Amino acid sequence: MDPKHAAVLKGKLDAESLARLEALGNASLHAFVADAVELCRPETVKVLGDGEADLKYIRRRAIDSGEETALALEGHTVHFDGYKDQGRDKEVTRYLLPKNESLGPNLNCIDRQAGLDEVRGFLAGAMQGREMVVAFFCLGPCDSPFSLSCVQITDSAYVVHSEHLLYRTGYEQFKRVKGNEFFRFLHSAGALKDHVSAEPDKKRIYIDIAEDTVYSVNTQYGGNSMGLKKLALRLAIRKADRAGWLAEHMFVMGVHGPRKRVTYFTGAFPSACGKTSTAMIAGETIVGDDIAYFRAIGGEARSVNVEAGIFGIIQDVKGSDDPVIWRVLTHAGEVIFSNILVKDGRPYWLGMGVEIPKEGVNFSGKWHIGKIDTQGNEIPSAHRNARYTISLRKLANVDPKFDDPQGVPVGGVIYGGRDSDTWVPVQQSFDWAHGVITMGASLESETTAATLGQEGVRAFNLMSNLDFLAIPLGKYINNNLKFAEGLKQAPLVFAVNYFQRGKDGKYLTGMRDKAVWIKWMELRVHGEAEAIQGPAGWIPLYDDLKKLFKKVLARPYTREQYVEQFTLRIPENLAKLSRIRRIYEQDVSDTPPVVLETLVAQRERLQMLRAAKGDYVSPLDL
Ligand code: SPV
Ligand code: MN
Repeated sequence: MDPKHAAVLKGKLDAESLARLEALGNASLHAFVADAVELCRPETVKVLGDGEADLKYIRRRAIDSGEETALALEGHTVHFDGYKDQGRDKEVTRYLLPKNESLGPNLNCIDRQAGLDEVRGFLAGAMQGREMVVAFFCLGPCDSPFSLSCVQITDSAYVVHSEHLLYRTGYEQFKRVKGNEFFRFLHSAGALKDHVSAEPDKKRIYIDIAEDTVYSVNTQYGGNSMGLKKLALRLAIRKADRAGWLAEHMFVMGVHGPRKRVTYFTGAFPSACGKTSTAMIAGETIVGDDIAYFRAIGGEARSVNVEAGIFGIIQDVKGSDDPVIWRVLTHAGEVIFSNILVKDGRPYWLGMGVEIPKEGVNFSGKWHIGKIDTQGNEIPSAHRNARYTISLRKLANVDPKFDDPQGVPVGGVIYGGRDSDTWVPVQQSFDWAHGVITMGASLESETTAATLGQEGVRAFNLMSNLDFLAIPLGKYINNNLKFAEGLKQAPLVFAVNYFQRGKDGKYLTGMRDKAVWIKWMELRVHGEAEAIQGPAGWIPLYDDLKKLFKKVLARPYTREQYVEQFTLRIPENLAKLSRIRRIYEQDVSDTPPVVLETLVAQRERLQMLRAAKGDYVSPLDL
C-alpha cells in the first residue's frame, strides 16, 4: 500500500481488515478508502469479506447500534427511517456536472466543484466516534460478463445488512478489478437522534459522474443510502452508454409455456403499476424484480438481475394475493421490515388483510390511532412506502437460472403503465423500434390516491427509468434503439395495462388476468398465437384468450368482455400521442428524429381508421 494511504489508515483497522485491503492490491481503492477516512474521521474501520462470519458481524452490529430491532420471529428485524426520510428524494439527488459538460435540460445537476464542496462539507467528521464499514459487492452474477464491482463505505450497519440481502458479495470478485474500473459509494447517516438521521435539511445524494462515485449523507432510506440500488443504476446507465449495453429499471421472469418451455421476459412499470406482482405471477418463476442489465451475446439479447434480493413495497401484500412473499414475511428467516407498525414484536402494514392494532411503534415513534404530525396531518399506522428486504433465494418460485453468469435469453420486453382509458390490456408492437418508441418511450402512469397530489394525473416516465437517467433522454432512447442492431432477432415488445376502466368507472380486467396476458405473450414469442393488426400494434384473438382463460384461470371469458377490453379508443390514443409528442418536441432537446416520425405515423394510422370506422373500433371490426 502506498505509504501515504497506510499513514491515514494506521491505527484505525484491525489486522484482518488491513490484510483484506492490502490483498486487493488496488491503489485506486486504497485512495478511495483513505480519502473517506480522512474526510469522515471514523473511530475505527472494518473491512468485510464475503463469508458468513462477516454477515453475522453486520447483523449483530445493526441490532447493537439500534438501527434495527429484533422482532418476535427469528431473523426478523425492523428498521425505521426518519419521518422526512421515507422515500427517494429527487430534489436533493443531483449529478455533479464537470465544467464544459452537459446532461441536457431534464436532469438535476449542480456544478461539480460546488457540489463536492457542499456534500463533502456535510460528510466532514460525520463518522466521529463511529465505526466505518467497507464492504464489497458485485452487481450482476459474479464471474460474468455482466459483473460490475462496487465498494460501499458507510457508517450504517443497516445499509450494509440490507445490501447483503440484496446483492452478491464481491470481495473475491474485487481482486480481479483492473485500476479504477469500479463504482464507489460513500454514505453517512449523519447526526442521529433515536437512531434516525436527524438533519433532513442537510440530506444530499450527489453523483460524481467523473469519478464513478456517489456521496450520500443525512439519510438512511434504502433508495437514498444503498449505493448499489438506484445510485449504481445511474452510474451503470452511463457505463452502458459508453460500452453499448443497456441498464434498465426492469424485472426479469421466466414464463412457462407449452412442453415445459421457459421463455424469459423483462418488464418496466412505474411504481404501483403491477411490476412486482407481474414478476411474481403464480406458476411462473422470478429472476429479479427491479433492475436488469442487457447485453448482446452471440447475437442474442441476454439479461441478468443485477440484484439478489427484493426491497419491496409491503403495502397490500396479503396471503391471498401474494402467497409466496407472504410465506417469507410470516415465517422465521432473515427479513428486514422498514417503516411498518410494530406491536408486541409483530409487524403490521397497510392492506395486509388483518386487523391493525390501534397503537404501537412506527416511523413517527410511539404511535396511536389519530396521532397528528406537526403539519396537522393524521399519521397512518404504517408508511405507504414501508418495505421488506429479503433474499430472492428464499422465494419458492426463484428461477433456476437466476444466478447464471451468462444471464437468460430475452424473448420479450413488457412496458406497463397505469392508464384508465387509453391502452388495451395487452398488445404487441410491430417491431423493436415501434415498441421502444410508442410503448417504452411513451410510458405514462396515472397518480393514485396513494401518491401525493391530485388523483388521475398522468406522469410521463419513459421506460420507467426517468428518475435514474444519467445521460440525455434522446441519447438513452437511441441506445435502446441501437441495441437491436447487435441481435440476430430482437425481443418482441409488448405493452400492458392492468388499470383500464369501463364507462361506469369500474376496472375492466381482474387482478389475476395478467396471468393470461403473459401466456399469450409467451405464445407470440414462439409464433404459436395469431394476432390482429391494429393501428397501434398487434392484439390477441378472442378464441386464443378464451382458451387461455380456461386453462390458466379456469374461468370463462366472454366475447362481450373481449370486445369491451380490446375496443380501440381512438380519441384517447390520439390525445396520448399528442401529449408524448409535445414532450419530445418541447422538453427534450436531443429527441432522435425517428421518435417523432414514428409517433406521427401512428397518429396517421389512427386517424385513417377513425375516418373509416368511427371513434371506438371493436377488435372484431379490424
Ligand atoms: C423504486 O422506487 O423504484 C424502488 C425502490 O425500487 S427505491 O430503492 O427507493 O428506488
Ligand atoms: Mn425500482
